[in-house]
Amino acid sequence: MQLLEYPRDSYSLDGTWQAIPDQYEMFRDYFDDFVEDDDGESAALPDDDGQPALSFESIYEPSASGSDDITDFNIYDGYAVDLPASWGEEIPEFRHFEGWVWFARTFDRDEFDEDDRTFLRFGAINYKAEVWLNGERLGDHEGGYTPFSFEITNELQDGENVIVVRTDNSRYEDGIPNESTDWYNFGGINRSVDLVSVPESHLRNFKVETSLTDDAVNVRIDAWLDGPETGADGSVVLPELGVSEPLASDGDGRLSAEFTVDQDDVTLWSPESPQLYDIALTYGEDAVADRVGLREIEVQGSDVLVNGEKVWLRGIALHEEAVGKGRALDTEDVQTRFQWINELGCNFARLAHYPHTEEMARTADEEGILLWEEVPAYWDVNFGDEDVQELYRQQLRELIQRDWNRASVALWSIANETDHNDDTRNEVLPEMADYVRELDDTRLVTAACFVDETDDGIVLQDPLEEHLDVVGVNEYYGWYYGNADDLEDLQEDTDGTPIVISETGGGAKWGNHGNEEDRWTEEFQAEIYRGQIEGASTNDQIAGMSPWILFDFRAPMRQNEYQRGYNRKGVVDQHGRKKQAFHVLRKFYESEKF
Ligand code: GCB
Repeated sequence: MQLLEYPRDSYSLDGTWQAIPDQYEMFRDYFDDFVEDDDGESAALPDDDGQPALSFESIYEPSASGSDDITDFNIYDGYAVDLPASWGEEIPEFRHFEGWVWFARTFDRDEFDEDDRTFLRFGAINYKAEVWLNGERLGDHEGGYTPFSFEITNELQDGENVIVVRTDNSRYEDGIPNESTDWYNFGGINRSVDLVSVPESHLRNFKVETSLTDDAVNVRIDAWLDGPETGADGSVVLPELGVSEPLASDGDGRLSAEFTVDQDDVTLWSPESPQLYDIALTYGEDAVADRVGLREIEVQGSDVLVNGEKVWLRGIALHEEAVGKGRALDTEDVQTRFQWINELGCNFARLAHYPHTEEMARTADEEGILLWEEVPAYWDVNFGDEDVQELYRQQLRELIQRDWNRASVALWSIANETDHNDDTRNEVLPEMADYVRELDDTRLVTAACFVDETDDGIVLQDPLEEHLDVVGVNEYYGWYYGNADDLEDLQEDTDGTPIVISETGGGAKWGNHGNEEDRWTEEFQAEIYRGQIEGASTNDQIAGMSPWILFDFRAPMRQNEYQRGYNRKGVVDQHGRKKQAFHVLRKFYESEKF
């Protein structure tokens, strides 16, 4: 099933919600007991699936406050938090707590413009979520960085409606990611919450694909329908290009159109000219609109081509976080990140190690920054477990179906630093690469891999290579091992698959100075960059790089005197103060080589 996707008018449920941490994970049991013990009046009955439903009066009842009722954990008396937010930043007493936190808020049915069917959409909740409306359980979701929605048409009631969400940012052995990562586990409702109301039969999602032949731009559009009437045709227009075409129905919920535009009449999307065009689709009463770029991305030999032209990927990697906000970035934070990216002279960014807010990709579309997007299959994934594989596919699907109309997205990455000596991994990852291509074969598939040191020098011998269009290589010569210019010993291989150095770098504390041999100084870090740049720019198989990392980020496993909870490999610190390596990289990206 396609996600119910945007862009559409929606009613924002961001703003103040009530929250209570549930440190001993007791409240749900209490609610279940309450349902059994109560004589019926206020308790909700078990739902159709036999799931014990939550009595929402017991968890959210303004009038209970101050009365004789049990109010120890009435959400109404909880903490007021301003969503979207990483709750650890909003409730300082619980800053490092990992576990269950309950959220609730009300809205009035008259507040929003209601159509036939209404959906409740969450941009992302880290890591698990369970959701109720008016005491009816809507469902649950696993995966901390992608959107999901529930239809609430039948649960909506007149007047006040109550949403209750149980979030859980515990770390799980069978999770994706699993229990250990080198980033902070910000819990909460980290992205926007919306009500989306649509006609009974409506467009769930659509996809625009471009390919180029001779002088023509070939465009294919697919759209997916939901509702009782999915047999009619729809239409699509791109007014600036004079395109107005029917969307032909296959009679089974899918519409499509194929048409050609003269290349002379189109400005193709590229980093130099990030041209976007309006697009509008209609089906019956329903309409959606967006801005899309037309472009083609492919590889030829060891090169990455955009619209047939070779592009060297001048990149930088980044996490999604901001001081005091955790993972809930606002528009200003997104803008600041693109300012740094542009100042460095980048045409490429790696959004590590999980899907970032969709605003990043929308802004990259406008700014002409090619993107590497990835799911958090990081280090040790329990690859052999079928449920984990299903969760893996789900996370890929939710990311790809969210961002497949973003012209900026060039690479889908399926994994980071997984063990290429693990046979199960070597069976599962090619399946994931195939799955990505089934969903979207207009981008390149990649993964961040390791290299090995052998008698023949540094070689890439990950069996996954033959399943990838571009091989990402994470290497830390000059920091964890060897010398920075050892990268020059990386052997070009006969296969010639383009390599992107997806990570390289070293730690430096901003303002800490010394000479080039002193670890943790800006000088030491800058010297690593000089060596790496030399190696990367002299190897023809290397098609770009995204050094680690744009800014210092919180990392619980980094606790030495220079780190104190931060990974210090940023070329700027967490406050945006530039280190020397920033200027070294900028100079390279501005050089005549490009
Ligand atoms: C890596 C990981 C990245 C770490 C980085 C480091 O290879 O992919 O998540 O933060 O190394 O700093 O060691």
